[in-house]
Order: sequence, then structure tokens, then C-alpha cells
Amino acid sequence: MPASGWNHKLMGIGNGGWSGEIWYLDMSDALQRGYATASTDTGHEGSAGDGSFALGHPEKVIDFGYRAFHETTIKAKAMVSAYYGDAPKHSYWNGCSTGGKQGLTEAQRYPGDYDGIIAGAPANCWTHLMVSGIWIGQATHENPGSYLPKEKYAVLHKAVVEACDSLDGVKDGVLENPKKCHFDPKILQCKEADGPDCLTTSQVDAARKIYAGPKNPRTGEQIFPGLEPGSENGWSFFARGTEAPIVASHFKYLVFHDPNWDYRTLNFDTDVALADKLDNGVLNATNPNLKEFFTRGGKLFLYHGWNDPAIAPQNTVNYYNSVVAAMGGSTNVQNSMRLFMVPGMSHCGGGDGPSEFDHVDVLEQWVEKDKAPDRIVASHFPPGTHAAKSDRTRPLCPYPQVAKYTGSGSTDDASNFVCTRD
Ligand SMILES: [Ca+2]
Repeated sequence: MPASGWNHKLMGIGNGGWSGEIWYLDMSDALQRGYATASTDTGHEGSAGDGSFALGHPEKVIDFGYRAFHETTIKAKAMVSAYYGDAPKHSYWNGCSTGGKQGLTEAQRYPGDYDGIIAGAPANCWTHLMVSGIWIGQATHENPGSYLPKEKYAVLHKAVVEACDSLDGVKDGVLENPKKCHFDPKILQCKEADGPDCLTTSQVDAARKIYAGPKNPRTGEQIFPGLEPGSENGWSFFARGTEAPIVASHFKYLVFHDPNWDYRTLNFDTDVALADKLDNGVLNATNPNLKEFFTRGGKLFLYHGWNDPAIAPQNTVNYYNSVVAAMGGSTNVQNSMRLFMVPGMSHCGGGDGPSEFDHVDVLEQWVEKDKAPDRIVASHFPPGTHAAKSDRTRPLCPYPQVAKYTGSGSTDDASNFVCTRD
């Protein structure tokens, strides 16, 4: 709580991965803006990549899933009121990844906690997200030849950019709408032996699986979306040499209670069903009914980077569409929920596209001045020179709109782009 200069507002700060620590860095940003701010370790101490705390502790899973940050919010409001003698005028949530999921959990379960929620790249379809990471791990270790060394990511990325960069009318190394890019890694298959500029048959298969995402082998049902063309340079998130602990943790500690469980044994039919059944909505936050939150005037600001290599961005589009359907159409939700897909952005930030903008300012304008975001100007900074001047600005557009070049002026200047349906 700021000792002086309080802006009469509270900001809850979300975590990442399996949490396990208070997120002081993001709290300091809120504090500098004059907010009273709160964050929780979600009831256990540990690293974001490690879910071992959950072994034999279902109560800690509930803390992590929904209880800890709700209780933190309630207590924070009481403390703020006691300290300043005045309740916060507005309360906001700001989180990405697990923090984005926590924001959606608040909107779904505790619609009275926050007036505005920033939910970036939400890990809200938790169990299936875990499955998607294991899918990538299995795809790249199916046989010794399936492994994609990092150099091959660059080969794939270059081919994707060559094939699809210009589809949006601007040759800038970024795909404005990767859904328009129908890229088959087969075109990179080596004619003869393996080489630095081509993929072996097994590597082609692995890449195809990463783009396709996990499917139930019995029913053909899509379990989780695949990663998008353009995301290749980040694929080591799950396609690494060993298991990815962040996703293996779920099955080791929450499903099979066996620290020695081998990710290569996951069954994409029965084990997925088992994980869903055991979770029973504790970690999954997929309820599309946000009526109560919206009726209270709550604003939900969703964003996701199209080049996210950790959480397939289509998952957020799917959740957005599910809310639109549950609320009876997009005109019913446009004053309450907006989604901004960020071309070229990686997991929660960074990447090739302009992705830097003031999330909190967007939400403040919306909640306090009733100015719903129609267009957000994002900046890109040259690598390693963050303090220097941005080298490109570009509007981010409310989904399903995209930024389109007007045809004149610099393509590095947002003023030469309009938001329009693709
Ligand atoms: Ca482009």
C-alpha cells in the first residue's frame, strides 16, 4: 500500500506456471502507479516449473486452483479499507499465463471481486494445456530421428515467413493472421541425407504434429489447438531434449501420484479423460457463463500472442467464442469483453511483432471513462536496446479484426493501418 499518493484503487497480481512465489516485480509496477497491490504464492513455495507440492496435498491444489487469490483479494480489500479508512473505488486484476487463468477464474467464480480483469494468454484449459505440452514432447521423441534440433526451428521459421509473410500485404517478417497461412513442413523434406537446410521424414512428422496439436486417437477430437506458423523459434519450450517438468508435473503429482511417471506413456484418450475427471473444475477455468460479471459492469480484457510457443493462442480464441455463444452473440459482449491477438508476440510478451503497450491504461480507460479499446497502438523495440526509440508501431485490433495497411506511408507507423475484418 502506498504510504502517500494512493489512487484509491487495488490491483491483484497474477502468477506464472505452478506459482510458488509472490510476484513482487509486477506488484512494484502497480505500486508505482499509485495502486494498493496484492499477490500470493498460492499457498505453497516452489518454482513455477514444479508441481511437486501437489503430491498428497489436494488442499494445496485447491489453493493454487482458486482459493488463494480469491482469499487474498478479500483480505487485501479489508486491509486497504482499514488502513486508508476507505474502500478501493475500483479493483483490477492483472495476470498472464497462470495469471490469465486466475483472472478468468475470478470472473467465473467470484464475479464481485474485480471491476476489470486483464487476462493474458490464459492457461484456463489447464489439463488439456498440460496434454499439449506432452504431445509436443512425445512428437519430438517418437524415434531418435524425430528430435528437432534448435537450428531446424530457424529453417522452419524462414520457410513459413517466405510462404506467408506477404499474405497480409506487408513484408515485415510477421504474420498478421497466421490462420491464413497453410504451411506444410513437407516442402522442407530432405531429398537425400539429412542436411542443415532440410528436415528428415521423422522431423517433418514431428513438426506437423506440433502445428496440428493433440487429437484423441480414438475419436479424432481435438484436445487442444496446435502452435501457429511463426512460433517455431520458441518451440524448445516443450520440444526439448528431456521432459518439460511444467507439464509432466500435472500427471506425476495430480493424476498418477508417481514422481517416476514417464511422459512418453501418456494415453491421449483415457489419461486425458482421467485428468479431466480428477480435476473437476479446480484448475480448469473454462466456464463461458460470465453473465454475473458482465451484469455488474465488469470488463474483461483478453490478449494473446500469435507466436506463443507455450499456450496455443487458438485456445484463447476458442474461449472468447465460447463466451460470445453463451452470452447470445458478439453485440451482447462487446461492451464487456474484448480480445486482442498480438501478431508476432511470444508467451506474454516479446517476439518479432510490436507487442509493447500499457495494459493497465487500456483497462483504466475502459472501466473509468467507458472508453472500450477499439485500437491499441503497440510498439516494437530493437533487441537489447529497450530504452532506445521504438522502431515500429502497429495497431492491435479487437478480434476478429486485423490491422490492414492503407497502402501509403511507412509500414512502421501505426497511423498507416486500419482495423478491419480480414
Ligand atoms: Ca507480414
